[in-house]
Amino acid sequence: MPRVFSGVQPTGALHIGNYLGALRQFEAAPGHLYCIVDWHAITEPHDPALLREGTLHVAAAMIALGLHEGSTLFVQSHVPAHMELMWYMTCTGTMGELQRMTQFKAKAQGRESVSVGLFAYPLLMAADILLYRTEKVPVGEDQKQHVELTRDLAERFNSRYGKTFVLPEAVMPPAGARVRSLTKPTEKMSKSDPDPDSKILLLDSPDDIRRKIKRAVTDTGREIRHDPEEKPGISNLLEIQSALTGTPISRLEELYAGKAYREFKEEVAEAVVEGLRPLREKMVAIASEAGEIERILQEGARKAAALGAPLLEDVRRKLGFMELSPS
Ligand code: AQP
Repeated sequence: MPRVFSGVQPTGALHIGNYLGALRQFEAAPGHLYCIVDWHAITEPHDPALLREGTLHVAAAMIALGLHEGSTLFVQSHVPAHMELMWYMTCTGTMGELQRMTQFKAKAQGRESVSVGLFAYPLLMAADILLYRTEKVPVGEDQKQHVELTRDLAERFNSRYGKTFVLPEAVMPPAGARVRSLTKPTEKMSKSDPDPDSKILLLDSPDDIRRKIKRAVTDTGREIRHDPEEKPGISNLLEIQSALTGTPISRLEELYAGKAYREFKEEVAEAVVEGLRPLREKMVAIASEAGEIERILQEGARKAAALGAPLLEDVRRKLGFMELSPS
């Protein structure tokens, strides 16, 4: 069974993009590791109380999906090896490579100053993945470039110091890899978007979901057709509906031929309400059991630390560091 690793940042309430692009692809299986990447969540100034809350929220979603039964769930900052391996990646990657990262360019655009952490973030992500000899990384489309960089860094290190790292590969879902904002459908749906109407949260009530989809920006014209260039709003809703119902987009186009946007939106809203209902109900039930969530995460951290330790030893040895003998 291939080693699978993926991470989710505890930077705010999870949305349907996080679910369709990443969480829904996660499988509970031995050798699969799912990480709440809290070190990634401080690249911007943050509220410490919200970081803790966000960590429990992401853990609740993972547990609601049953991932704790079989795979390893843990918090990144509980396993210091990620940080040490990041330094080795920092000395392997180049400024030019990081400057080419689309996400960095988008987040830094128009700002006078950004943290070094925001710039270096893909190196920490590379360390997260490589530490566990990961083969498959289920992610949304926005993270594909970072996984490709991870491969490049692994190959460079292997060619300099001898075969050490496994080369990972991004795995994306056929539908829902890039869910767009409901209010700005040319942009990705984002946790950090301050506009609550831009995103459907996993914990939104059915009425909130219906209201947000009713107000979703659509395009002029009347045709319900998948055309991300000309009709980004309608295309986004078709993709969401297809991802949740399993109906191919071409079939949805046939079903809605000649129908009004209003009727289409009502049916998308019902698909979302029903598609998210079981997850939301489980998340709400689990959220009240903070003690149990913490127990699962502590146990996961111990397992992850043990799984990552041999690789880190190997890297240190390959790089020529002197060993510290046990006292
Ligand atoms: N809009 C999206 N469509 C499909 N997949 C998405 N993902 C994120 N947004 C979408 C995927 O969700 C996983 C976890 O994301 P993350 O927590 O690492 O954060 P992110 O990629 O930076 O996206 P967010 O949630 O929108 O946060 P901000 O606002 O900080 O940019 C990843 O696999 C991601 O691809």
